[in-house]
Amino acid sequence: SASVYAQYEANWASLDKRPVPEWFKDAKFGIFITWGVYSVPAYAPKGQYAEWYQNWLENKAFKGDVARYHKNVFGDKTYYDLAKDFKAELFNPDEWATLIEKSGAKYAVPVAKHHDGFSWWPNKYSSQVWGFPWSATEVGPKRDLLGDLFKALHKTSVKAGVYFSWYEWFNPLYKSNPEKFAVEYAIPQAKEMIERYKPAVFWTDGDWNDSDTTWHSTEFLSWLYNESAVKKEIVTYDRYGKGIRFNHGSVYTPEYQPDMEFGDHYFEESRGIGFSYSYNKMEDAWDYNSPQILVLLLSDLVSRGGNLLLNIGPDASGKIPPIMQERLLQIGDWLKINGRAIYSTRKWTRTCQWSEGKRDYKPKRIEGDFKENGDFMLKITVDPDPGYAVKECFFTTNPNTKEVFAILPKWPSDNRFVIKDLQLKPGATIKLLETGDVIKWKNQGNNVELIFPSFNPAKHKSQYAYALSIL
Ligand code: FUL
Repeated sequence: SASVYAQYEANWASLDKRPVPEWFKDAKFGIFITWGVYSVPAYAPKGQYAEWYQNWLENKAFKGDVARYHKNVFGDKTYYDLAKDFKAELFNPDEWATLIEKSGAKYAVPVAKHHDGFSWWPNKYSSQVWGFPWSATEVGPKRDLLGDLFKALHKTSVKAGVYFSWYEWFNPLYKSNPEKFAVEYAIPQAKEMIERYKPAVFWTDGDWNDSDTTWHSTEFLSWLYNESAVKKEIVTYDRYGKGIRFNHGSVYTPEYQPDMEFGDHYFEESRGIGFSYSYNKMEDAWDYNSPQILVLLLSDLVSRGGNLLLNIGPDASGKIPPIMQERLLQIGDWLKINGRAIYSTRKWTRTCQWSEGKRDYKPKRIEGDFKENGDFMLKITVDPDPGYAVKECFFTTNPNTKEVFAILPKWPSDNRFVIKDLQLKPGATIKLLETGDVIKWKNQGNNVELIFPSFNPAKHKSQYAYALSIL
């Protein structure tokens, strides 16, 4: 039958031509939600992913640390037994949706099936193959977590997406025959879920052990783009088999890799606020990034033509840890004032302006590390050493309004800021987004010199970064 949409063939050359949906490029900021049975122990040595608990446990990783912890707390219970303690008794989808909307995020991506195979929604596949109840409607919450969250999100401006792991570490079918697992289990399970819930984002993962042929990736994507209920607006990624990531597929997925460059290929950096995606009780306040770092991370990514998918990890009851709530609200407060410099923008001719010095910019942060003997060590990276270059401002532009935005991480010290290699036409206007104040400017050689008003703490509420519009 005739279609208004382009038809995509089941090969990468054809699939790679599908444009990234514009809504996603406008959205810039999304929230990942990693929550499941692993949220019951919510435990990993600091610096590790807590959602990998089952794997750490089985593989006796970290010198048996996780296995030891498990034995102490849960005795002889298996990982599967913990599903009964994943009760989600305080899960309030409307509260989650409201918080996410207040963060300024435009999409949410709940991890509806991670590598342990536990699924958030009712489906026959899970328990059929596992041989015991292994979905949220059958055990634990006894509730369609995905459906309930989608309903709540649909009442807000936040689009509802979904994360789906292809592989399941210990699934007997996967272990015996990955291709049979893909064809008879994972793909039909994914298709049925997509047709029922119609997610705006389909975030795939767990692809890397097997080839794209084993996963039937190109056939799957051509179905998704040509036939599925979500063919028009669905956003997809690059995790579709060994060697595919960063080479083929739609949005590229750096993970705790904020410095990677992809030219004009669209990308989305994902990470937790701390070191883990799912909630890790081992993390302390200082392991969570500050709101300023998060705002600068977002600005940096957006200036380089990408999105940020920032993760939160609710606890087993369904409450979002207050420090995560607070970070989301802080980012939201900044975006409320400065969002015009972020949303619907595209890369400008330059992504940023460097100060003089050696280019090795790292935002101030605290990182964890393990010593040889397994002890944990904190590495604290302070402000860049003197003599090292910093990003003095990030640039973005709105192609519709033609505005150029400069986002400054700090108020210029002597109220004077120079944008290098820029000449403005007479009549050009520069405004501070947070107050609407007009900034005086003059062309000077190849540069533009900006004269800011003097800093008034009562008036200037942006705190984390100051955005200017240039038109
Ligand atoms: C990874 C997973 O293994 C992590 O647990 C996390 O879900 C991340 C987004 O993708 O590859």
